Amino acid sequence: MVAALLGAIGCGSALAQKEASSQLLGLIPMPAQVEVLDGSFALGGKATIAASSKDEKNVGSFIASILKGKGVKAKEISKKGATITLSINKTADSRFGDEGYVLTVNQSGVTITANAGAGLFYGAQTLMQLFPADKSAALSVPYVQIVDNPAFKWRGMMLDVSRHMMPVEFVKHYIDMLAQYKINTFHWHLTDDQGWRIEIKKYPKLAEISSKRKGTLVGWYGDYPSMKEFKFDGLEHGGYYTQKQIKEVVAYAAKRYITVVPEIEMPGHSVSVLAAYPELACKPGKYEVATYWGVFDDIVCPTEQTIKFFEDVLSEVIELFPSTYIHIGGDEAPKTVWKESQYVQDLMKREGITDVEKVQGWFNRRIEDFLKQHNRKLIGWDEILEGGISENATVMSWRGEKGGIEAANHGNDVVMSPASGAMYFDHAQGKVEYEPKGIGRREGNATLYRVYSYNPIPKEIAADKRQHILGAQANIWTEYITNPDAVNYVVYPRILALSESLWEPAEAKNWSDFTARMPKHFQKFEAMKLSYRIPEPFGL
Ligand code: TNX
Repeated sequence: MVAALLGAIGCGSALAQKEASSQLLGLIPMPAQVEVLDGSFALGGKATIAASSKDEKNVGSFIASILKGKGVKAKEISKKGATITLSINKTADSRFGDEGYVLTVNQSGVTITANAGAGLFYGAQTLMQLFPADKSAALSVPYVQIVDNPAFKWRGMMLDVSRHMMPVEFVKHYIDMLAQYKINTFHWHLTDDQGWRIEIKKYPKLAEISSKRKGTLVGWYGDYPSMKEFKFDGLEHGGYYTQKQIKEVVAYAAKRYITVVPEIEMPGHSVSVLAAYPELACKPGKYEVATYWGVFDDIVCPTEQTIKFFEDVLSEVIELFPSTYIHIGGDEAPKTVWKESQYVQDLMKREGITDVEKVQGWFNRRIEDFLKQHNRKLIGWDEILEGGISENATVMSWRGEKGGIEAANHGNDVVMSPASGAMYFDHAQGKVEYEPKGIGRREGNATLYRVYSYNPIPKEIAADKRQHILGAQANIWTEYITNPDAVNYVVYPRILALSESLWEPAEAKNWSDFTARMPKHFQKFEAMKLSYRIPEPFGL
């Protein structure tokens, strides 16, 4: 009983059938298998949801709240005869892992089956996308049989809240949208030179001093900084999340099966720490929270006192974030000051280190040991490779794919996030002269098409090392992205392309089919009044 339309356009192959079905439904990311059947199930004004375990109930109440917004009252009942049946069945199909699901809609109603809560939730997300975008339309769902699971385990998006603080409500909205597109990792860049944004009880000056800066660079400095063009707004910028707020965000994400990976930058991008605790510097002096962008020579000194400081900070961070991975930054840490420091010279002699770059590796291993004692894993930007890394460290490859390829071939896990591979959403998504000012515009634009084309597995990776590529991530650095609307402008519609690059295997992607599925999502963005960017004629 495959839909008449499919027969009419004469699609013989399974792939063509899948494309035609998915276009009909507008699903993003496209599920692994979609079959559209004749007929549709009307939810009417009332629905019943069968859910019994904790995860089933969580997903059930999520579906109920969405239905409520559409004028449908949903009630939880025992298993039999419900219009929507949610079922976690560990024996369902081991191929689907924790994130796969089967969604069936037929004359008896909707059934979602999965091995675990995450899969059930993704099934529910797919169901939401089957609802008509038009709010006034009757709530009916086409008969379908969808069998789905993701290509990659790490499907991430990062948000930098240091350069510009973003309100908790917006962070929750951001998480909501990640969930809708089956992104499972929210990397929260909480600290940097321009502001420390997480309350740490043991070091109150981080909130009092490190979270505030006097003025911000507003002048455009072209692609590379040149002091003479700098203009400052002279205003105080600041803000931080209390531990209570952090817990709230982490719990909010957990309900949506999203892991929040916190990033605490060390040893570089740490001037804001020195502004409050100058004793952690190699050179005593007065430091200020940075008011402009770039790479700063003033970084923390690799002393026992500094290590203790970060261990204390991480102890509180670990309490707040259940994530296995803790991101320690590690990028852009010039050794200018370390080279001149007697303390560092002595440390190198003592440890038998001949290259100052390797001191960062020594420092990282100390932090990694600490994380290991707490059953956590270290992840850092690809510069951590330069100091030498342990076999358990995970590398986030941002300076192209080189670091990621090297690390994976060496047996380390990798998350691909190359600035040059369109994974930097702060980069322009169209012709630079028509786009808001930003950083890295010479590196090539991060157009929708390039994001869609991104394949996290470069061909240089040996076949037996592919499993080390956990997935990929898009980053939003906020030097020039100063408020929620500006974030939304860089997120939408590129999140659609990212979602599919991470959920689907590269060989299954199809640009023209994807663009045919986009308009339904634009309708949703319109309804939400999101400041999304309308892409120019597709194919750029
Ligand atoms: C490089 S990516 C940085 C960030 C900037 C970004 C701007 C990385 C690990 N470091 O500090 O915000 O470029 O695109």
